[in-house]
Amino acid sequence: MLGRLGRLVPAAVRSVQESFHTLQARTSVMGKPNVIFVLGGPGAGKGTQCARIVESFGYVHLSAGDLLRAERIAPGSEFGELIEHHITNGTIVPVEITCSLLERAMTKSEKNDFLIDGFPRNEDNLTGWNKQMGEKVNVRRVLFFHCSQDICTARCLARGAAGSGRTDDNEESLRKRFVTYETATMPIIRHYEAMNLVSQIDASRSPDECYAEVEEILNKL
Ligand code: UP5
Ligand code: MG
Repeated sequence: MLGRLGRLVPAAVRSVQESFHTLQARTSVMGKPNVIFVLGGPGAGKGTQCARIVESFGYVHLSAGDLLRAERIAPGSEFGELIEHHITNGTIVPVEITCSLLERAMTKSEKNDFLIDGFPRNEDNLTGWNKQMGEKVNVRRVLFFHCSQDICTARCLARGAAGSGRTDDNEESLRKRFVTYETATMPIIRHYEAMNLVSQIDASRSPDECYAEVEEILNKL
């Protein structure tokens, strides 16, 4: 796996560098993009709440997981196998790939306010993001959807049973996803908490109740 990764990463780095000038050019016209990170456990409701934020606040929703799933099946993608391996095992794709996909999506967008859902989720993600994007965007807030493992697992299993087609909506992958979440993503949330950037939302409630709190938070920004 590592040997293969060694061959793959330089291509992703090249891709980041190629779009870099474009993002700079775009920024000189539109100003620095605003970013809100959306974090929380698997099934906490990140995607559900982002869809509602888009409707009312006009942010562009970029789900790192969705971008990776699309790249996994993109014709000719050299990353498909690697991404699938990480998703099924609940581990984290190298930041060069994810950051490149996020940057490309931001560059293509005509808007300037972005919800980045499910990223950064480990130290590698945080370091890579800060290096490539830190000076080029304003991170305005981190929405942290907090929910117990039991509730999150039940939601993802129900989604899988209803035919989500996601290769990680099964008990074994979910156990691994939660280990990664607790050990790798929680420290990133704590890091942003120390910077006073985190708004924690009790995500065990109904979507409407969660969204009412989200609205309050965003209205204050
Ligand atoms: N639902 C939602 N809200 C509800 C509520 N309040 N009450 C009751 N039900 C609710 O919701 C999940 C399900 O719950 C849905 O059926 C929904 O209707 C219901 P959703 O909004 O999809 O939750 P979300 O938090 O988005 O769950 P998701 O499964 O997408 O979270 P993950 O963080 O696990 O998934 P993601 O797609 O971000 O990542 C998948 C994998 O990709 C990772 O494990 C990793 O391997 C890889 N990845 C990376 O390597 N790097 C990245 O940067 C990102 C991902
Ligand atoms: Mg999601």
